Amino acid sequence: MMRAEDHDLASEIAGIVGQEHVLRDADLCASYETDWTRRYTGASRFVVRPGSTGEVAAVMRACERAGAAVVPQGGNTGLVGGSVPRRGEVVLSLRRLAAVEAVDDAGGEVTAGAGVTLAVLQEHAREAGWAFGVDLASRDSATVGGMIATNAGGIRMMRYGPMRAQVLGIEAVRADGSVIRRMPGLRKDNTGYDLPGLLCGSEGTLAVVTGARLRLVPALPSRAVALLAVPDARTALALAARIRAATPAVEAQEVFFAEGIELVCRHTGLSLPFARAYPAYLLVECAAQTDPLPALAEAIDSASGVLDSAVASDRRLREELWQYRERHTEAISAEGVPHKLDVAVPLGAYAGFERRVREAIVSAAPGARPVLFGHIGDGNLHVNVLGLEPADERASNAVLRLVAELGGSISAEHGVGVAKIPWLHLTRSPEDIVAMAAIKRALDPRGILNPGVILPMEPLSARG
Ligand code: 2HG
Ligand code: ZN
Repeated sequence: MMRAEDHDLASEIAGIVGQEHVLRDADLCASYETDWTRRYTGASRFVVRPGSTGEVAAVMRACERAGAAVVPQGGNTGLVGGSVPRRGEVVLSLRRLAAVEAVDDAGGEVTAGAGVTLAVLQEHAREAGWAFGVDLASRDSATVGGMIATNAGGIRMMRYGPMRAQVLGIEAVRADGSVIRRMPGLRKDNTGYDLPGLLCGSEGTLAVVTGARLRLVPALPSRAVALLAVPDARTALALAARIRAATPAVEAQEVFFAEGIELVCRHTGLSLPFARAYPAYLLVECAAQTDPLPALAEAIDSASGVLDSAVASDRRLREELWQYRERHTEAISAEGVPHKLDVAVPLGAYAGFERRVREAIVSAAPGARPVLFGHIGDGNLHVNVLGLEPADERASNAVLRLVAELGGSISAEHGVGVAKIPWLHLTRSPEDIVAMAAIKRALDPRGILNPGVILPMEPLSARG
């Protein structure tokens, strides 16, 4: 039963976006209220789907006047509970802002709406002879706005940087409905605070991203992928470094382990890539103007520790090898609701961390099952833990404390969301947290944008 004030706000907003774009029916709202992990779920006040920046601004003005909290949402592929409602917030879906302009060939740039999916952006760039620098497994659902809000990293981060490195300009709506629009199409622009950079990774807490001017990268026609079986993470790390030193064409370096590939094969029907199972796997992709395979093959042949290998240049075969890595998330979810701990440690500590984190998990929560994989080239490991109740934080606590001890980050690329707030102080100082709270208050004084994400509801004090 909808409360009278909910009804008034919903009716006012229906007057802005049209009745059909305010969803109140539980069945229609359901997919906006649970994230990909299925661990984070909550009821919304209603879901609103504006169709233009002007409509987003009018919706924000109405919500701010009513003191109604808003959760901005893109493709809802987040993994830290930052894109779904928690306490009856309005869900503001940006997916209808899906216009993409013609590629600017002179600069290699494109302007895209927040709701454009990564797959559409990639195809659009490809048709114009360019490529986009960020790629990730959820490309069919993840949107430009969501990827900016979370500063998405993904599989090519080691070559092209995260989303922040692609954003040349931004359009965003503040809580009071005012529009920040800075899309100069300039590579150099040192005129004050870098607002696009600030909004990257702000997880919908500072403003609602409605569009962006994005840098494109040259399309590289020749590609090669190698899947290498190795005895352990230490060998994978040494091999990854050796390949990086041998060729500048490296675009991705990923790691996964026996437990992950076993789950992938069991849940997807794929067969193991080699005649037998191995403890660890390194997947490498190289891309260049000319065939990168000879340099990659030479680096592999001259390395020690490779137990088995498969290399592919042909597109279909390359995609087949990637499946073993990309289908981890889906296979883990098919097994249960995981706790997801996306962490980074210095490369020198990576192999030791991989071993110690498994021990830390099973000793903190006997019976818990770690499944590890990640972007080894970036020192990023996705520590997934199965077999725990949603509220059981014993493993999270042990893992994140170990990360902090090793000088790492408690969130490498997925963000803080609601999931990591209790541990933020492990790797951000009290002064950092107070500065972040001050920025939040300055841009959203009534605290209606994604409250309870990144920072706790009550900002911490430096002395507290
Ligand atoms: C990936 O690298 C994503 O595939 C998801 O960041 C990671 O499911 C995960 O833990
Ligand atoms: Zn990842």
